[in-house]
Amino acid sequence: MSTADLFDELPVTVSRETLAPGAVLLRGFAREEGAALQQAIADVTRQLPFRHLVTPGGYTMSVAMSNCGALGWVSDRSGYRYDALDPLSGRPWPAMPAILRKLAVRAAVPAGFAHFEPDACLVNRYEPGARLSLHQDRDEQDFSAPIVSVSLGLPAVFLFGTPSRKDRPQRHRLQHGDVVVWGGPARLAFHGVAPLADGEHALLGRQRINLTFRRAR
Ligand code: MD6
Ligand code: FE
Repeated sequence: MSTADLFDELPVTVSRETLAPGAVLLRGFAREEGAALQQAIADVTRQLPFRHLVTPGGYTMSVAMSNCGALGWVSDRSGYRYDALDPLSGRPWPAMPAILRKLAVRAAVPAGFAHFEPDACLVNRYEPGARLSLHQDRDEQDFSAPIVSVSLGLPAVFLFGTPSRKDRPQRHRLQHGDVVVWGGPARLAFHGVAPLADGEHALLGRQRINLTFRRAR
């Protein structure tokens, strides 16, 4: 399939921007589904309420997290890892709702990843002032799978660098419904989120929700 064919499949309100080789921003890709996605996220966070995890260095993260899918991402004093069980309850994570999984699979296609099968979805909640410092996503076993990131609610400034920490990151404003897909040569790029500005979103209120879908194993 040519690039033009893939582009033809995108809804008219969606644009595709290349952030770097391997990294694509699909503006508005999830916008029409926003309310249904919010319902699915509420189902997940009812089962697994948002928590502020502690980093291995002992800091409490300003972003609150929940998980769904076969594997969940965990941070504590012993490190970062994926686990099939929630260390707090000893139970499996909530199942990944079909509407979430399907969105991630569909978004990966125009970015060049035709058979993405996520087994983990990290749900991040940012309230005003919350931030995520520059990091690489490297706790997954297989870096050939991309990461699909969905932004909902208040806009945020996404910091996007290269696989070298020395390079100064670019800044991209992510809005409700925007999707970033991340893989190939960009898979280990440093990235983060600037402190969230205060505001009120019509659907989500005073917060930003970010979903990141991964193939952890
Ligand atoms: C966020 N995102 O946007 C945090 N990671 O709230 C991430 O850390 C991230 O957006 C890998 C790929 C895309 C992302
Ligand atoms: Fe990340």
